[in-house]
Amino acid sequence: MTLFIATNNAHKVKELSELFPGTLLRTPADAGIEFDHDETEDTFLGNSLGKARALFGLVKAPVLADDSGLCVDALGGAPGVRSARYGSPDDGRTVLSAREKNELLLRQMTGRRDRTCRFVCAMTLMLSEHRFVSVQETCEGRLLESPRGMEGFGYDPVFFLPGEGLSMAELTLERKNALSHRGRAAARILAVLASLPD
Ligand code: ITT
Repeated sequence: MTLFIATNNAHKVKELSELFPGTLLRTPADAGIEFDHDETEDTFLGNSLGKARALFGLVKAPVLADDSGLCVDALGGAPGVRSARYGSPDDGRTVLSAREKNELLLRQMTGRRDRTCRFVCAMTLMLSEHRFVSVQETCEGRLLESPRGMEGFGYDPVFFLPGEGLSMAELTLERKNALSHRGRAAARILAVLASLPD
């Protein structure tokens, strides 16, 4: 099966390629399509569905979309749906680097003892205009005091998994995919794909 993936994030593409081994994943760029969907919804689910619908409208073929981010309890759930644009001075036209976003987040959390947080991933499989499945999964953790590890992307270096004793950026891709919000969402989508008639 071929699925178009509604993302321009190369890190997500890499993780999704491992998570969907029997599926040919094609990016909008692979198909020569410029895809830049405005994330205007205030939920991960809404943005995931929005990305799926937008790309489906262009390719008219099955689509997979991922909207994800980090929610920190002590910050009322921020960065949340704004994870990619966090700290942007002009609402996303200029984006901070991952390192800058992590520095800003750690500064905002200086002295805070409640460091519980979670990664969230809303994933949508859109098979046709009126036929789709959305799931949302999480991965629970604690915000570190300083970054650790070189793997992964985004907020991985500041996200500590108590069960592993490691940050997300200290895990191999295989281990991250086994535990992560994206890995858990993908497992549920894979179960849907497996249940479809040929
Ligand atoms: P697309 O919309 O093109 O998919 P994006 O990076 O803008 O790419 P999102 O809108 O879903 O994707 O924003 C997700 C942001 O949340 C992402 O840029 C990271 O900063 C962060 N994020 C999501 N998943 C993550 C992960 O597995 N590890 C670390 N950070 C993650």
